[in-house]
Amino acid sequence: MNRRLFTALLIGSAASGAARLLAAETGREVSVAASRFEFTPDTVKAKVGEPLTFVLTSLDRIHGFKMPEFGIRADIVPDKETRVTITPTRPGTFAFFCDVFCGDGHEDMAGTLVVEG
Ligand SMILES: [Cu+2]
Repeated sequence: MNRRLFTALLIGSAASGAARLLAAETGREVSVAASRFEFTPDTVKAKVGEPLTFVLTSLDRIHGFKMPEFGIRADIVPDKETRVTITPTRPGTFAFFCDVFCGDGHEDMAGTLVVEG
């Protein structure tokens, strides 16, 4: 093998290794939009051991995002992306909901994370 080809192969494999590493760290992303009085989508799927990042936006006002089982809460502020990453450790169905009072339908503003093994 000539030296130039060998160097090109080395650089190529290093770059794809870095890309794989980056994907493993950040995981899959799912965009969820909050608005009075719902999350869209309101059902999100995840897998045990695989990181999942919620990319949260608000279409109207400040809402909250709370997932008690994962010890997570965040404000969702208009014109801003709020990113929250979880790595589920067991299968199951887990609730997320708005915890910033946003009006008459606030109590119903919730969604479900379905974690498969
Ligand atoms: Cu609310």
